[in-house]
Amino acid sequence: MFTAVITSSHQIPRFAIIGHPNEGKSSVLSTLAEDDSVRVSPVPGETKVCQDFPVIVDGREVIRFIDTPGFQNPRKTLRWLQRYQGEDALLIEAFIQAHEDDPAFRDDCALLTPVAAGSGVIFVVDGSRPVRNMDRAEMEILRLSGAPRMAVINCKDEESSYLAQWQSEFRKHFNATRLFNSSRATYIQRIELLENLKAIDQQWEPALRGVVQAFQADWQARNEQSVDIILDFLSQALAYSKSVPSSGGASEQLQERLWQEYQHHVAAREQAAHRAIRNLYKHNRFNLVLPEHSILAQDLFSRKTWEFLGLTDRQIILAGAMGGAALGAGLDVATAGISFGVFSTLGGLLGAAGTAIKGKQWLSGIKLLGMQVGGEQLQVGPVNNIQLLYILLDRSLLFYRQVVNWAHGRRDYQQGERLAKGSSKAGFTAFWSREERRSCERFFQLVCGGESWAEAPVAGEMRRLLQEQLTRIIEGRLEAGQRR
Ligand SMILES: Nc1nc2c(ncn2[C@@H]2O[C@H](COP(=O)(O)OP(=O)(O)OP(=O)(O)O)[C@@H](O)[C@H]2O)c(=O)[nH]1
Ligand SMILES: [Mg+2]
Repeated sequence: MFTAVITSSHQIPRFAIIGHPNEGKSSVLSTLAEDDSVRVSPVPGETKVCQDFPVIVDGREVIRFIDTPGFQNPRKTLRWLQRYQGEDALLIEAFIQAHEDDPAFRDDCALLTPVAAGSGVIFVVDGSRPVRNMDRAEMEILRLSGAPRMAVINCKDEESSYLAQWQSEFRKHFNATRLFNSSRATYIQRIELLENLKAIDQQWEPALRGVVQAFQADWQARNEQSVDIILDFLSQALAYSKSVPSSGGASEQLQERLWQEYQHHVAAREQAAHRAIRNLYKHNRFNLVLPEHSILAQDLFSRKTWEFLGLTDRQIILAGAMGGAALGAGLDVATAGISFGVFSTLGGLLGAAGTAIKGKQWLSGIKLLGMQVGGEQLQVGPVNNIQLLYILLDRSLLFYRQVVNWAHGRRDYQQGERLAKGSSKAGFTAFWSREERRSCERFFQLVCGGESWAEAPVAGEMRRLLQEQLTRIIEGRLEAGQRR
């Protein structure tokens, strides 16, 4: 019987992804290898030749997956293998030799070539349909090959009534079975699948343990880099400050221009941060086309965004939606933890710009930014309302969750993901403890004070806080709009 071995010349575990046409083989591979360049298509026969997809971690190949075409003539292939009289170990090679010039077996020869070369097998089926005789023939071919093998049930539809049938068939033919949805599998499920591969051949256990460790270390490093990207973005958005010449005052026109500039500044920095996070998680094609109901599709400074993420009416009002006169009418600024700084003294002057509470005009940007008139200069920024920090953090965390949960094999980019709806507090930060919010306040004060923050103790606090949040998101232990 043919036995798979890892020779010293290639210690890297190799797995061929095999199955019937159009079952989702390439899509499973794409998710497992985190490679969205894999060709996936609704038309059967998309994969015509074998293609290797090495997974590189820290510049080193740790595992290799091989995409293969679907079986072309499984029943005849099986019949030939069953009649074979030669040496067991040469069974698959003999089949390939006998059929390599026959177009009727082109795909069968191609997909069995990596098996003959010692690859393990991941057999993929669409578990949302019943088992057919053709599938039994394919499973029997793989059993006869003697290759270490795992069956993966990739349910393309929600249908699960055939699962028991598949599982009982698999028990006869495979060393291990897993449910793995190529469109929805998370990082944890990828790790679990790799862990399970260890069980199919003892010889591969040490190498696969190394693969799992490399994956985990890689994700930890990405998590830390994401935190730095988010903190950098926050500081760029909050510490923004600009001085412009003015003739001793601030016309509405000038205020509006400065506010527009600031919005562009933040939007561009947010997009750059998102892009950097996407790249870290190896998403090249996925470009977050968000459905209209997604809060990330809303303008960052829209009232809807701020309400959705859990700000109370009072906090929204205090953030600048009302004229300065309203403050004088006795709103308790301190309760919301907001320091308006120079704004409260200039309230009368600035009030005019932001009294409209509806639509785009709801937020008076200049109040949010703070403004000082000194001689011939008008200075705007830095931001004087900590609520903006929470809004930016919430959007970053929602985006992060979207990216890490988007499986590389998933291709319905237009559909987007449903973000939590129906809860008035759908963000993350609204549920942070007093202690955590205090860290945010200290960070906010430091950044807005124009001081360097990267080495400050509070930067360490923020890093730990965000790293913990990102880990919980990855592990599926934290949803938006959820108490801990
Ligand atoms: N909804 C959904 N669709 C899936 C899933 N997996 C695969 N598909 C779709 O099924 C179709 C076939 O997927 P592929 O990964 O190209 O299948 P394949 O087995 O590689 O097909 P061939 O290369 O043609 O043999 C594509 O349109 C995929 O988007 C899934 O888990 N859910
Ligand atoms: Mg394919």
